[in-house]
Amino acid sequence: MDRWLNIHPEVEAALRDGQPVVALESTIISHGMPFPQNVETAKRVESIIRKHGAIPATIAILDGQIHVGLNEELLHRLATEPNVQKASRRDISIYLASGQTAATTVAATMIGAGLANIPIFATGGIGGVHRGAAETMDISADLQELAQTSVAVVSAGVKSILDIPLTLEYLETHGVPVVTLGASEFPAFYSRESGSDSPYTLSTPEEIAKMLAAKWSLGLKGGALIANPIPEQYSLPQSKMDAIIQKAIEEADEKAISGKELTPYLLHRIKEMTKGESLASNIELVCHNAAIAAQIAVHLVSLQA
Ligand code: PSU
Ligand code: MN
Repeated sequence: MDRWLNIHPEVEAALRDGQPVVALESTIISHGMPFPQNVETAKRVESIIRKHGAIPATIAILDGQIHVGLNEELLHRLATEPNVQKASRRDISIYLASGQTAATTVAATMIGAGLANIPIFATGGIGGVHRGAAETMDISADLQELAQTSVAVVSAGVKSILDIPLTLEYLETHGVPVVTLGASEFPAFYSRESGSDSPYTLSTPEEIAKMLAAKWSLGLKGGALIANPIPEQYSLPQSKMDAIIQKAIEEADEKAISGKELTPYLLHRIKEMTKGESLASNIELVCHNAAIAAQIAVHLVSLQA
């Protein structure tokens, strides 16, 4: 496995010593944000995790190896190189065997985190059941990964490019605990409201760590989705975002964009149509998720000690 897996020495030492570690994805760097905000945010997120007492481990596929923990030079490569692919579970073996470089989605990052034994992972938003999935069957592999890989993902909920009620149904079917931190409504990324109740609400990172420890100590495989609503001052009105998202979906439909291209296309058009306003919110919510993930990781380590 060493041939395919490259764990940064600092991350390896932290895991060996039982210190808290937080995994981070890289699709958000290569495909989710423009340069230079992508690399600036990646570095800021890592420093927030350190400030809260955990070690950051950004995950990506570089030259045919899964890297767990990236130095600044590698973060910069992911942020600037033009031919960085997007890797979900399906794509990993292709890019490893052919020596390519790819940013990892939530699913692929969970796999990397799982291989390295990192149970907590922070991101912005996860993939889910797309609107119209009853016909297209477009359901992100992120959801299946949550069902089978024992890594908890802290996100700001899911964007309303997705069908939020169906995404929650799918997670229920597959036995994935969905817990919103400090709110009864499941959040929709840019907004704290989605119209869907959260299956569960817990009030502190410590309570979330207790829930995870209970699940995994029983040997119940799989992850959990921890939804952390965007801080009020950075949130955008749901009605405004919904109109923009609807337009992006119609465009994608006209252009017959599907498969792994669809999510990046929608995210890109939303960014363009909101003229960067959404980018500022996106950055702040990721930073907030990183802080919460680090606190959960710290509590989990002390519960397991
Ligand atoms: N949703 C977002 N921002 C993102 C993504 C989704 O709001 O950056 C990225 C994540 O990496 C997620 C991936 O895992 O898109 C899902 O892609 P797909 O729908 O093709 O599975
Ligand atoms: Mn898809």
